[in-house]
Amino acid sequence: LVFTEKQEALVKESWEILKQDIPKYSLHFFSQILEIAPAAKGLFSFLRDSDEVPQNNPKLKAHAVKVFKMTCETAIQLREKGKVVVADTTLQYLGSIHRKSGVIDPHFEVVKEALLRTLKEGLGERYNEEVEGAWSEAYDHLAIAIKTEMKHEE
Ligand code: HEM
Ligand code: ISQ
Repeated sequence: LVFTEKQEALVKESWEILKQDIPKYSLHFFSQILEIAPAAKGLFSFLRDSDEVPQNNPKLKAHAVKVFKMTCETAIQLREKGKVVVADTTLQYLGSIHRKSGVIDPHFEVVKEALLRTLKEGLGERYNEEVEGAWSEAYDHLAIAIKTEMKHEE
């Protein structure tokens, strides 16, 4: 399976669009996670004590942006190297943070779906199967890397 230049370009271009309104899309991303899996709310420290999704939470925004950026970065690596190389320390850190928070493998499908819905919302008519495929592939590779790290820790 190869990740093409076209796919890399699609991922980069769509992130450029969503980047224009971080507050909106980070909130949308997060709301979609909770819509698909309401119970996931308890996993997030910045939410546990609030009744609704905080409108302008700096932590929520920063984390949501990181998920998008890391997926983007993964797309670039897949095209350049044909594999995912997240710095070892970053992967270890993400593995341990997610495991300690109580995240389990099926949650990764939830976050993927929420990410794709957010892209669809942001891109409107520019969203299509090709865009979806490129993001899906990049996300899946990144998710596998994090899940593998979560298991190594046990
Ligand atoms: C935290 C990325 C999947 C739940 C984080 C952080 C990042 C991140 C960058 C912030 C770490 C920090 O600096 O403290 C990602 C990426 C994912 C992914 C790239 C997939 C490719 C998931 C999934 C869940 C999840 C599937 C489950 C719903 C959480 C939780 C935290 C967290 C609960 C801790 C938030 C807090 O309480 O501060 N994630 N994540 N993540 N993530 Fe993810
Ligand atoms: C952390 N991990 C995965 C997805 C997220 C979305 C919003 C905020 C934080 C997140």
